Amino acid sequence: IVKYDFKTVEAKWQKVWQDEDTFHAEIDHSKPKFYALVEFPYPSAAGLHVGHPRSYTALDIVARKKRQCGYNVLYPMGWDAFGLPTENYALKNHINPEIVTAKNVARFKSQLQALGLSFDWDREINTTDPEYYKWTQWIFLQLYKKGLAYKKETTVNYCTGCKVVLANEEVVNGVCERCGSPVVQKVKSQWMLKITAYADRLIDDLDDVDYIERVKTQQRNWIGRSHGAEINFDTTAGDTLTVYTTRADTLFGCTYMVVSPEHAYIKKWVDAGLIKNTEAVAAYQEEAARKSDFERTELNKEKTGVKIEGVEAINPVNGKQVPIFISDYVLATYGTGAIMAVPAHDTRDWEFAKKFGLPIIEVVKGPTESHLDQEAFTDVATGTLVNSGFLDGLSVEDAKAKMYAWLEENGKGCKKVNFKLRDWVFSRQRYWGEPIPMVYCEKCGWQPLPESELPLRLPEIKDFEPGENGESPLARHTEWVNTTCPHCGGPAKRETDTMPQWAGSSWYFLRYCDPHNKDAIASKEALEYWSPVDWYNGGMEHTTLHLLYSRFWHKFLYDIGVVPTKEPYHKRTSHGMILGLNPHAFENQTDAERKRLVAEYGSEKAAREALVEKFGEMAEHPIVKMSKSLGNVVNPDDVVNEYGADTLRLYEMFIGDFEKAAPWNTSSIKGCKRFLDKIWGMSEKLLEGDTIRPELEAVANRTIKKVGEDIDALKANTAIAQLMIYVNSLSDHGGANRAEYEVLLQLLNPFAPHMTEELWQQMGHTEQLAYHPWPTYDEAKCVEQTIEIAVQVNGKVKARIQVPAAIESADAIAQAKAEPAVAEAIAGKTIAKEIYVKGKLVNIAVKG
Ligand code: ANZ
Ligand code: ZN
Repeated sequence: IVKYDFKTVEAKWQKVWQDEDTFHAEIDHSKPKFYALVEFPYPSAAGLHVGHPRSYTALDIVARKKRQCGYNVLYPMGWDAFGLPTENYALKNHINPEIVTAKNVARFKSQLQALGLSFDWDREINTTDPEYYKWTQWIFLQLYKKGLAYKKETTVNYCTGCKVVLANEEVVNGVCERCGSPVVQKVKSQWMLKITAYADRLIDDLDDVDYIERVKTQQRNWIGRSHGAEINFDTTAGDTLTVYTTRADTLFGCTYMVVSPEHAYIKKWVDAGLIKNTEAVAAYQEEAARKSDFERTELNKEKTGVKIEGVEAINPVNGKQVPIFISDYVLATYGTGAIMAVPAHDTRDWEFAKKFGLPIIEVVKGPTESHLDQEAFTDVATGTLVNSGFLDGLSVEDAKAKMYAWLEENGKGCKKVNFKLRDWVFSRQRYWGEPIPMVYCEKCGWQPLPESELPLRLPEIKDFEPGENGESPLARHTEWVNTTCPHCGGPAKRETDTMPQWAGSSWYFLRYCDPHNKDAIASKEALEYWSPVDWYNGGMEHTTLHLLYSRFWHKFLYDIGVVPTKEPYHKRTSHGMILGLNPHAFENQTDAERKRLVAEYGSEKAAREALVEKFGEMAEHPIVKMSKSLGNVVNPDDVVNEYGADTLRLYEMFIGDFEKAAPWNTSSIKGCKRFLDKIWGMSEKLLEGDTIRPELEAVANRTIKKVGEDIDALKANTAIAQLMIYVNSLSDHGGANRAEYEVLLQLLNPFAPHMTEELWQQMGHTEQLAYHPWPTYDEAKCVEQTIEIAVQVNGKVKARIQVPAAIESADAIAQAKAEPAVAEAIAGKTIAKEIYVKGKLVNIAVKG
């Protein structure tokens, strides 16, 4: 047997695909199109991670099968290359980010090419290429012209480590997501994009796309549409304090009010001399300013606040006067920045009321006794209104409706929809991003750069360290900053902030349709033909940012007539992460080591505790994120070198259910390798025959059916399992003949394209499998063929039974004995002999 030399074979086919441009896609109206997309990588200095190929291989399998099914497939790849990690790496190593990017891209590309992915490399794009970001800037200008890009003074999250303003999403638990430094609040004038103008459509249009449900749910929650009311409370200061509530039904239960520490009324009341405890109020405001929104709204946090002495509010529904507090659990940026507090039915209000000894009035009663001294009653489904005048006896839903009507009739409020979604902070004070094409003129204000001046290139500078105080490094380069006003021709200054990393990825899938176009994002023809993306796979971590941002841009481009579809992606799936085994966990020790530990410490429990003592709490978790410090990072290059790309591909798909996280397990890779070696070995002893043998017809048809359906459902793991069943059936029947083997190669090709192309060629085919029609199956033949056999007892036929054609002897005998007539004939007798004559009969000899 010639051993399978994967190195030579894989290199050979990768070269063929490159030389022949096998996977190049062109518009072809004679075929249905299929646009498969995976999230393009950020080319980091660390190189490819074994997590990347999971997504790329899964859609590669889909793309390959689609080509074989007659589709014109676009499967592109590119680089999302602007952004902080490269910039930080460049700063640390004193290399220009452009050079770092080029190096990282080259490495990523060669790593990807070694995996045999069927990308159309002619369409490769790079977000840092001026020919690309020219169009990112162009889209920004269109947004600006439509009033969707605006400058605003906002308090922003400022990372004390990266010295850069962060989006809310980049702040995790009050620290910078990237560097872990504390984040503080700072006032800054920023470019903002009005994504909130699309909030309703971003939710409603989810009904028209085929995204996995948890993606839809996360997007809906992130946008956070809530239906409620604004209610106006007159105050003793003679003005009106408006609150936002989703529980207008509880208005009779309001016992106090809270305004956020930033609320504009505080200064107004202080200035009017109405507040008696101004010092306490000012001190509290200062303290709150130092905290992030996350810290402020965290549940279970000890509530703090100060009562405003001197102004009270009047409940519009019953005329009762209630105190007003300032507290940081009310955010300035949501609703009206003020609330009516109903401690009986809201947990935060309840905690606050307990701490400050405020009254708790029950207005909604559940079916059982409430314990308002212990907790708030928040169930809206089973509650009935009490102590609420004209609302008494109503359900929560009905009470809300009645209260809305009352508020509107009496001019005390109105229904209101609110969103959690905030406008998108689009300014970064860093170097490695797209320059924002805006110019500031003292006379004319902000002016957009004429489109003819795009791309506005990033100047090549050496000192790209962030400026003190969060200024962009570009601000130091007056030769670049100073320009003329596009409107009046007078002296003016360029914007020195750059765009966030999410900009380039918000429209890249459009550029793939026509990546070299000099006059437009892409030609109308290309967009008409390829849009929308038919299937997009990416990580769950991109559900709320990238996926939402790109849907927003796409909808905008649709509104201005640039793209032909309302939604960019028809279908969205998401892969689970690939995790590593924790070498310190008890579970991951060898049997011998576990025994030794138990002996040393006296019990398994004590042994586990000792590991935690030694390696920290992480040792409790057998499966963890791969990390350098645990030494469990797997480099795909190593796997490809040792086992080959086809084995890596197979393993990545076989590792578990695609949408679930799965731990990397080097020993199972070997099983995948053996499977491929076995198939390679079969080619050397093919049996006679050019048609599938009758006894294999059922399994062959079933395999064709299942592999096809599983690929379409992104269940590559069960497809591979079925291929294994097929291969075992072939082995059970002495090997494969030519027809049986060819079916195997065709079905295996999307998973292991190199080896199967090689074997296909060895069988005398001159055309590649890549475009060979996908095999078809006969539904009728999928069902196991049955035959009729006779059952004899002592030579006399007692029954005729139906059994599967390929039934094993023991099963045939068991089924025969279960037949009533046979069972009766042998009851109470001793069986001397029983045999199955294949395909004919079962004979049972009995005594006594
Ligand atoms: C009275 C009330 C009674 C409330 C009750 C809840 C339960 P969502 O669903 O998130 O929109 N709220 C309003 N503005 C706020 C702000 N700026 N900061 C903190 N909390 C704020 O939640 C709306 C509810 O959150 C509102 O309804 C308000 O409390 C609070 F039994 O009003 B509710
Ligand atoms: Zn001007």
